[in-house]
Amino acid sequence: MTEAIVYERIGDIAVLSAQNPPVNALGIDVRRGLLAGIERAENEGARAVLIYGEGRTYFAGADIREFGQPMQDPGLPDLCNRIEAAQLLVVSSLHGAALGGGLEVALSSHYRIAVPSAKMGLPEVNLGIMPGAGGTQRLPRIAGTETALEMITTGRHVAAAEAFDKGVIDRIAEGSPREIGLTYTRELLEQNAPRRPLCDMSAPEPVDFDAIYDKVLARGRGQLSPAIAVRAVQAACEAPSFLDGVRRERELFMELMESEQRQGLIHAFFSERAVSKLPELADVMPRDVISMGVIGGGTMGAGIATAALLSDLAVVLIERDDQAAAVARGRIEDNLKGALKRGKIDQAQFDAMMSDPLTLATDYAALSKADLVVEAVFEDMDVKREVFAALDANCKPGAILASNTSYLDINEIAAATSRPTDVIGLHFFSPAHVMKLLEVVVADQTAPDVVATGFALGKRLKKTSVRSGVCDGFIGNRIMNSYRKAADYMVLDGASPYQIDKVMTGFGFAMGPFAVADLAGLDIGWAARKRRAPTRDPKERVVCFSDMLCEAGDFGQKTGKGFYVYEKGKRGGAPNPQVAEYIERDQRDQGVTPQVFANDEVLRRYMCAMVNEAAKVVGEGIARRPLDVDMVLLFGYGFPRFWGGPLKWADLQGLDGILKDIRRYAKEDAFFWQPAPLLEELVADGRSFDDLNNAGQ
Ligand code: T1G
Repeated sequence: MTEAIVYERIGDIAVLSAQNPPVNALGIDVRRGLLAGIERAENEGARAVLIYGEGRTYFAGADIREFGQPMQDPGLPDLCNRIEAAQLLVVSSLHGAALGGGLEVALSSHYRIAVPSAKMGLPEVNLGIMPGAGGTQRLPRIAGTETALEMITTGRHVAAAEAFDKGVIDRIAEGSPREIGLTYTRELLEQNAPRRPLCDMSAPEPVDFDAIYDKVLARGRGQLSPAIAVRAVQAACEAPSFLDGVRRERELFMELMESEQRQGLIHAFFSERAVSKLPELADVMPRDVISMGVIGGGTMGAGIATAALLSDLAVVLIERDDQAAAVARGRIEDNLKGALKRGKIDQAQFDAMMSDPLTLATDYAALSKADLVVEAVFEDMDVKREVFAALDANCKPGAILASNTSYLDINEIAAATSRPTDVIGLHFFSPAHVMKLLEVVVADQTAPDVVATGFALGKRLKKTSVRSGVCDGFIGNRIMNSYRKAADYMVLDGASPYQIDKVMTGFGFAMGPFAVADLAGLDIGWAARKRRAPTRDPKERVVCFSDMLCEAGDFGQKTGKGFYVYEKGKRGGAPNPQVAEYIERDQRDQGVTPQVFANDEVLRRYMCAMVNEAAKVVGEGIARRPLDVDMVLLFGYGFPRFWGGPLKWADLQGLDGILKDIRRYAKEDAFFWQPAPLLEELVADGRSFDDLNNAGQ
């Protein structure tokens, strides 16, 4: 077995190279190897030690897989202190992503060099923790308090050039990390450069930590780690000594390490990677997609075309006539202008994308070379079947035909073609060139390589792709429909929509359900309710106050009035006083006596509805694993990432308590609160949703 850290002597220099793929995480073998290497170099009388990473990167941080397990010595903080105290020159040479504990090892070195493409940062807050190996103490000493606070509380990756400007690294040089490291170390030895332990530097300048703490806490919308990290940097400025500061950092780090938010964010980190890895696709080759077709240039079609162009795909967009095609082109241009403004592309890329790779046409014959076509026309089955019949007639053999439908049956759409094995659902979320979620909806006859192509396209478009089976609403909209109903029932029973919105933003959502409904357009839900009405189960409770709003022509932001009244140019809206009248009328018509809901009861009911429907979606095999549902809610519905997703939240609360509450609610409404069989099974067996995830890996 190769050593995690290889030791070499090159003249006066001891070279320690990390060989721990894929990202040289600082697992126990790496830590032991570094400690042994430093001690061996000192014992052998070397004058310097060079540390660098083989493979794609310098250390990308502590090994996240070790979290939650007993820490094995040497811990990273002690290792960093030992590296810094080495009585010889320690140089780190960075490439790839020097992150977290990786940058902390580099900061405990005496000099730092990097290749131009290197990135570095302290992203621990994104995992619910904070730098815990001296980063909050050393970074402010070398880069200043404000720079350190910004880097640590945002967790952003900093490019080498910026890091050099801020003094985080001493030099940038072209070449391999090994070569530039050796050259730089020799130069330092020739100059008799002094050791430069950052712990000896004077304490950094204090700033208004309370103000920064409050600002960071508010920005985190309930996530604690960035704000707690502010207090660790404060200790760097105010503690009597460096060691006292390191001790304070350790205390705060351990507090966060024990937190539920650390469990939620680590779950999100690994799930985001696992969700697109399906065992059954491991050996399946996706088909090549060079040219994409898009049918329909409305908001969704234009967004999908924009996402494709931003991923260097050629796009043929079909609209019904030249005028509609021109409007579609304008939408795409506006989307790309937005990307230009956000710095995602430069002017040259913008100009290029709006020329060669984009073709607007009105004749399906223009699709003859397309490898994959996404239909994004009106959500009507007859229209879709007509479009797919035309695609079947015009697209080349082997071309994949995808629908962006958000709830219609892909099997029925596939039946309109002679190639059902080439038909799949690719459900994008609006705006399609910004939202990361892609539901890959697999119909009964969809071929495995078509599924693999859906995931490959999702990766190409930088989406988080989740496999879904076919049902009304697939994974996300089906679950949303359920927790929206729970919210509507609470309003009918006496809670205010504004109370519910406030409770859910307090939980960590950017917007509550009623504000979201106003944003999306109340007419969309209205159309869905009318579509479902003929087949609605008579046992289902019906709520009418939203329909009353729509009947008055108030569809939310698009009409300036919905649950809230919106003033031009002002963010957010004020409660619409007519809503109370509609609710009272609905209560009178249905003979409901309103009751008071405590905020925690509102949260509990809302989340129990979400968890219950999610458990049904997993139990029916629509979603492969609980983590798949968590990723859908995180990337498509703004679920607070620090909870990890609704089913991770449920595990953290305890499934038995959740099932008990659902059974209690079922006494009021047995139809809506029918407990999910999977939830009952897990509680009976004493298992968690995470147990299912691990079994499904
Ligand atoms: N530990 C364990 N595994 C890791 C890992 C880590 N730190 N980073 C990545 N992996 C795995 C990942 O799960 C995937 O595995 C594979 O490596 C490739 O990753 C004391 C305590 C480095 C920018 O937060 O941001 O240090 O799916 O698919 O897109 O203060 O990985 O192949 O089985 O993401 O090229 C701080 C987290 C830790 C960095 C590369 N460090 N990693 O991105 O590849 S906390 C981080 C990343 C800490 C100290 C504290 C990215 C990347 P698999 P990937 P990528």
